[in-house]
Amino acid sequence: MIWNPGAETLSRKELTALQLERLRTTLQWASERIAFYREALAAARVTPESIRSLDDLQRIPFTVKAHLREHYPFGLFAVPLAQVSRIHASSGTRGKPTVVGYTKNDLQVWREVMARSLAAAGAEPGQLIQIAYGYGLFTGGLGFHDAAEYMGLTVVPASSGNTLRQIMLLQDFRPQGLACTPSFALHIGESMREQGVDASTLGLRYGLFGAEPWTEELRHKIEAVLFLTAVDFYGLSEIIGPGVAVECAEVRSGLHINEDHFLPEIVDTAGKALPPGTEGELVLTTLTKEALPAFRYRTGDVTSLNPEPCKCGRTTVRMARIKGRTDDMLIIKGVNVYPSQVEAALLAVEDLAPHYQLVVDRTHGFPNLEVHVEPAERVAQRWGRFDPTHPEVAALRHKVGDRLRAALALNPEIVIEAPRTIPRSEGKAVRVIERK
Ligand code: DLL
Repeated sequence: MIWNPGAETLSRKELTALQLERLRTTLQWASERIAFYREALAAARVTPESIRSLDDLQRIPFTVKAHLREHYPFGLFAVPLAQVSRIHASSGTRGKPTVVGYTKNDLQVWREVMARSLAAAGAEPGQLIQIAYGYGLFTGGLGFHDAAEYMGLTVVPASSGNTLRQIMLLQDFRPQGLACTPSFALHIGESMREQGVDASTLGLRYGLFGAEPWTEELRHKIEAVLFLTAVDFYGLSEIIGPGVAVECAEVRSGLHINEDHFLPEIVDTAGKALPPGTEGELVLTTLTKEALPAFRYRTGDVTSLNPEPCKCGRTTVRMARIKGRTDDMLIIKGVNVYPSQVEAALLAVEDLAPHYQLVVDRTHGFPNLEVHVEPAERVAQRWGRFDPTHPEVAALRHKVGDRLRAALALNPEIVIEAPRTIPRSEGKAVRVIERK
């Protein structure tokens, strides 16, 4: 279902005109209210009137996460705190979190883009949705919650964690939709299987999965245990939270960006704009945000854009599944690799469980990679008690090594762990561990 055909099926010409008008308004708004942007725009000699077409976007300086940190907590807000209805923050694993704010109007924009995204993913008013993203400062829980209520769904605000209770709720309440990270979805599905719960009888229809990189291979594994259509959901706190882009359930080939609110570009590491179809870093400009507008925000996420209209009827540009974050790319003995590429290669090995962890050891100057994996359930059962010195374990180790060499030209140390020892995720999975 297209939630807002008026906005989601505009012609390119109409959309471009709308984007330009909104960009100018946001430039005006921000330069009047935020000292940081006033100075940055003045230094770049950018005035709203001087932006004549979207090509002029490139004259606007980039914004990066460090700018938000430097103005912690509220220094980049365009309105007095009394006009901010809600605060969220990113996890901030390295130091202070990034704080974001929403006016009443921003919350309405968020509901709108999320309602479009939920509808694109298969949600319909009257259905039940279990939200197993974390509630709190993270934008996942409340972002889905507010929009689901707004569009007329019945919300089960389960929040993250507590896998057994999630399963009980899925069995007893029978929601059609499940929203959580893909790694948690897999964990829920596998736990059900272990509990002897038949997921095919639950009535689940679609899963709204995002907040972390994942792969087509993981999508297949999740669909096989949960019996639903798994849809990729993208967003980030600095721009709004979830609701920036989503796959349509019909086609699931790229994520439709809500372009009338978020203007996308792709740039190379030096910040030079790249043409459609070329892979690079996604840069986003907010076109309607009041409390925390962002100009050319460097997301760090690697993808490409496809402007071809989609069979679903939406005309908005589609971005490819995120490959990873620029700062998560590993350089191992001259080979550049994203954790998601390792995931794709590992999940194609039948005899492995779909769980892995990458350990990067930097204690000896050049980084060394260890790939930790587990045998698949049925393999582990055949083996009986786990013995790491058993020839079958060595054979599996070789198989995995061959696979990574063939697919990625990587030659890491493979560690076959005992079944069910790699940590399972109830939120954003930790795929890479750094040893320094
Ligand atoms: O993760 C917002 C969100 C919540 C999106 C629920 C989808 C569902 P942050 O905590 O600020 O916000 O993290 C944003 O997570 O820059 C990406 O690196 C990553 N990310 C988000 N969605 C995807 C996805 C939320 N579908 C950061 N695929 C982003 C890959 C994703 N990475």
